[in-house]
Amino acid sequence: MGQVWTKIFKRKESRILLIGLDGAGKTTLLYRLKLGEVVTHIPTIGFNVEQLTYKNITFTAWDIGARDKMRPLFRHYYKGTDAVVMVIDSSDRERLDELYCDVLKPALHADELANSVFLFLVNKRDLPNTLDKDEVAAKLNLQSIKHIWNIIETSAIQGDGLTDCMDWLALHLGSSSTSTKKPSSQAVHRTYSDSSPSHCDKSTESIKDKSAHRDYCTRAYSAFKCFFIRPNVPPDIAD
Ligand code: G3D
Ligand code: MG
Repeated sequence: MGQVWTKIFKRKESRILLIGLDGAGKTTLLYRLKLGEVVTHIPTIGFNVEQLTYKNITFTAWDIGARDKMRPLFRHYYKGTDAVVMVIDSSDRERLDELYCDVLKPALHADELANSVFLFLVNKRDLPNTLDKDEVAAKLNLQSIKHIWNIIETSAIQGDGLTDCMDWLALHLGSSSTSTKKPSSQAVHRTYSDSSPSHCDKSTESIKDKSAHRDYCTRAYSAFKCFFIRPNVPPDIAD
C-alpha cells in the first residue's frame, strides 16, 4: 500500500471522513489500516469522534444514529473534506433505509461535501448471506448521485478490498484537488436527482395528512354550523 500513500502525500493535506451507522466497521477499518494510533475523543458537542492522522492525511470517524439530535453539528466536521468513505454493514439489510435517510441523504445534500468524492464500502462481505455491491447500490439509489463515487466490497476484519479502496482514494486525492474533479473510468458521474425513497418523508407525509384532515374537519364543522346554527342576525335580514 506504500506507493499508493505516496501519491496522496503529494497533496498538502487530505481529509477523509468515515461515516456510517454504528457497528458497520469504521473503527475496525481504521485499526486495520495500521497507520497510527486511533485517538477517540468526545468534543464538547457531545458525540464520539475517532481521529487518525498519518503524515498529511486525517481520518475522522463517528457513528451516525437514527434521528440523531447532533446531526446539525456534524457539518463542523464536513468542512474541508476531500473524500467521504461510507461504511455499510452488508449483513444488516434492515438498516439500509435508516442508512439512506439518516446518513447518506444528509451528506449528499451538505454544501460542505458538494465537491467531495464518495467511496462506499460494502463491508463484512466475509459473512454469509450478505448483500453484494450491486444490491447495495440499487437500494441506496447510487445511480442518481452527482458526486464522483465508487463502491467496493470489503472485509475490514480480514483486510479484503482495502488496497482497492486506497488505490481509488489515491487516484482521486493524489492527483487532483476536490475543486477540480476528474471523472475516471472507475467513477460514475451523474446528476443527483432527489428521487429519495418515499419512506424518508413518512413523517412529513403524516404531518401533511394530519393537517389536510384537520382542514377538512374545520371545513366540515363550519358547514355543519352554517346549516344547523342560524347566524345571530335579525330575522328580517336572515330571511
Ligand atoms: P463501528 O466503528 O462502525 O461502530 P466496529 O464498528 O468497527 O466497532 O465494528 C462493529 C463489529 O463488527 C465488531 O464486532 C467488529 O469486529 C465487526 N466487524 C467489523 N468489520 C467486520 C468485517 O469486515 N467482517 C466481520 N465479520 N465483522 C466485522 P464486535 O463483535 O467487536 O462487536
Ligand atoms: Mg466505532
